[in-house]
Amino acid sequence: MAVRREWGVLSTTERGAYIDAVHCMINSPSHFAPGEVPGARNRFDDFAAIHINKTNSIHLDGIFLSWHRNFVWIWETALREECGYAGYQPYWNWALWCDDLGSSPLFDGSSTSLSGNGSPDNSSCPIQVANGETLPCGTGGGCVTSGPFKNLTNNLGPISFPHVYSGLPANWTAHNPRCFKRDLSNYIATRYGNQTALDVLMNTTTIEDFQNTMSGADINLGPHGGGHFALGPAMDDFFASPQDPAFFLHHGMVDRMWTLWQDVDERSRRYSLQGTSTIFNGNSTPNVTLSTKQDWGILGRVKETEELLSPREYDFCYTYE
Ligand SMILES: [Cu+2]
Repeated sequence: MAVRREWGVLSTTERGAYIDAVHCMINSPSHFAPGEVPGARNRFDDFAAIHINKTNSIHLDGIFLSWHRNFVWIWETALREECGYAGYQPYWNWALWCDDLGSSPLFDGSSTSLSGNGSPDNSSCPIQVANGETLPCGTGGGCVTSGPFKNLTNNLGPISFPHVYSGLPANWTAHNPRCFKRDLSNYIATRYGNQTALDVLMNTTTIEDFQNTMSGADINLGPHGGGHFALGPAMDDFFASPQDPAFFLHHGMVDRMWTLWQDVDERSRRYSLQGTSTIFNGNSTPNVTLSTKQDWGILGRVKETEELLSPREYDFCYTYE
């Protein structure tokens, strides 16, 4: 069984192997047919493109957890099969680093980090959240200047949040190259991802409450939303966020929390589902069941939801340390 471990406990050699594999994805060609998604310039971008295309059916609803579980697994599998990576998907334990992201092994900007902060730029402050409330900005905001991904180009998006109401813009596939930006915020990371917040999440007893606590609503971002906003511009793009390499470690942690929560009570939690497969549990799709089909476009095969509810069944064979 594969064991997924926290970034901070990986050796520097293991971190380097993961970083090399991500670079391999960035330097590998897209699998889209020519012209299909002009903005997807490489294999790394393929994941952001699929995420953008599916955003309005895979968030704040009944397939959020299961869709992203498989999304991370497809990514991990691609690193291994296409890029020679011998390890497994690492994750970011929010509570361990929330009060000082900038000196964490994830974001300290060293050669074994996922790159550090952006240069100071408060032009998009304060941060608007869904209902018009605002959050204070962090200490960066501009282009990432240190670490392995300081030269990363974000090719897709940005796509603003109101497109969850109006639908994807017609030009969502367009190529829009720009620097990769970060804005590390210890305030947001702590408010939504400290141990107290994780305890609240783990103390929920129904899948409805777990889902709502994980992703919150409006100013209550939950640990999931908080992790996005704590990293700034690339990660708080609701559609195009997989263009920050930290996305996959963040969603590794989302999946870990769901895994731990499910494992508390096999009978009542393993196959527990709530909501539809439309954003905000909209009623344009039916309530999710074990046979609800989910898809990842060019990234992988269609799966039924039943296949996604245990990390130890069907295609999955992994655990969290
Ligand atoms: Cu997502």
